[in-house]
Amino acid sequence: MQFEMSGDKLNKSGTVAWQSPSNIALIKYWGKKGFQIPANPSLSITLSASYTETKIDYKPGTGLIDFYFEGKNNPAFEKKIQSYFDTISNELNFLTKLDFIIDSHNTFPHSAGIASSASAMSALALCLCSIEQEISGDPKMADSDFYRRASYFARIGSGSASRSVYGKLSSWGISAFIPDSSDKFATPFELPIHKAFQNFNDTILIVSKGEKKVSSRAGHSLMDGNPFAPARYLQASQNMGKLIKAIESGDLAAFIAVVESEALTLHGMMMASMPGYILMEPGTLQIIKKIQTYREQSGVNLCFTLDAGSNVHVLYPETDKAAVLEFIEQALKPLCESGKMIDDKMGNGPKRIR
Ligand code: 2P0
Repeated sequence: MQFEMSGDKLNKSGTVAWQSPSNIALIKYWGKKGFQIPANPSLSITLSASYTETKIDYKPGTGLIDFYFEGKNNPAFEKKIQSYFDTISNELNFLTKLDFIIDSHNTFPHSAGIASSASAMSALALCLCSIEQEISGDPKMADSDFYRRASYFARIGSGSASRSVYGKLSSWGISAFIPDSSDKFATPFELPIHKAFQNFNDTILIVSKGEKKVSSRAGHSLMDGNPFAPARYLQASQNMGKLIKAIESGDLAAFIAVVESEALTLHGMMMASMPGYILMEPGTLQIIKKIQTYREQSGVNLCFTLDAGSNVHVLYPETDKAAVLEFIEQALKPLCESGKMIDDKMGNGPKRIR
């Protein structure tokens, strides 16, 4: 595709749009060692039903941004995007030579307590990389390079977003167990995945729709003064090896042990911070205990994981779906706020829709 420069302006306009999913970490990213560099590697399941759709109309201009969220102009988000564009404009210099109308919405309710930065920032980064491709006249960039670049820019917006540009499983951060792993972008999980983990399910139980008690950014920085942080970073790196082995061999018991320990440790780190935060609600704890008791009594392979909040992700293989759904319906749904749950599963990653 051709573009013309007239003075300092880019005479190019167009529209791009991407749909990009949220993800749930199995090995948790919590703590940074420098600007958007993770203190330990993380690994996540890319979701399917929970995604953001973002459309960008661009035209010659000076870097003005008009941002609409769920159809309404949103000055607070607009300011955040402006500061994100300022951060990356030295690498994407078209950001100061075009004007942008950005339209974004989520498939999950904004107030449901679901982390939206992963899907939102990955969708935005993918749109920016598509614009770059359109105006540079180099639509032939290899797919792997394109997604790597999108992951790189997503990571600058929000660390967890770097992992959302790939389907199924994705990791971010240097790990001895993952070839080509990097702190600067995520990579798709290319090691063998046992059939027990194909089509893995995630039912998200909304325990509380409330605002987060502490932002992710503040939560990460609390790790800087946490006396347990060095041990935690080492544990995460070792857990990566254990989890990869479990995923390759189909060892669900080992998978469950690592995944639940990661979730509890994340919350333990927040409790052991100064000040300390309790991010679980009473309902979170009740759900966790019911899951563990049911697993012991039934032998069904389900487990829980948590984000930095009170909602519970219930993970289970496709073969146990009927039993787990029945258990959730009668034992766990009554503990959700207004009975709210999101039925999700491992997905195939982002899709360009325009
Ligand atoms: C994760 N979380 O690995 C961990 C587990 C929440 C709990 O990454 O500051 O929004 O934007 O890089 O990615 C949430 O933090 O933080 C997060 P920033 P992000 O998914």
